Amino acid sequence: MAGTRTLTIIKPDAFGAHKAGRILAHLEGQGFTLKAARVMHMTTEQAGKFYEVHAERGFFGELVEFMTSGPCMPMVLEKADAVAELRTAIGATDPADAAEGTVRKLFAESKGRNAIHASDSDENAAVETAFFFPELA
Ligand code: FUP
Repeated sequence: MAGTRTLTIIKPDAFGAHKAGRILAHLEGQGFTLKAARVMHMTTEQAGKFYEVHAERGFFGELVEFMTSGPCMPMVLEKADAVAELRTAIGATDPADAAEGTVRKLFAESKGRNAIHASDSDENAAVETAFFFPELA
């Protein structure tokens, strides 16, 4: 059965542009409940570990540089079928391809600076939740 919890990050582009409140309000309006949140400035080591699955990709260096460029806001959100629901709500990786009304369509600048992360499976949601909120693991 699909889980009710997922992990999201309001990335440094959106957080730095004071869009965090609007993004959270948008998601709450779609039925997500905020379970946990923190504001942090990731170190290179933390960002590298979080995105280690992409370590061999050409964009990895830029991705780590971007994710460490300023504060971000990891959050745990709850809703029935949370992972799939949030992936739909955030839209495609590149905002140019994102559907109308999605977070990335509304708030993202580009594929690299795309406002928000969301876990892509229940398994990763659990790993990523433990990464930022060990007390919830
Ligand atoms: P998503 O799950 O939609 O966040 O996208 P991916 O897991 O494929 O990629 C993770 C992050 O790497 C993206 F949010 C942005 C960055 N990325 C790039 O900068 N360039 C790419 O071609 C693909 C991803």
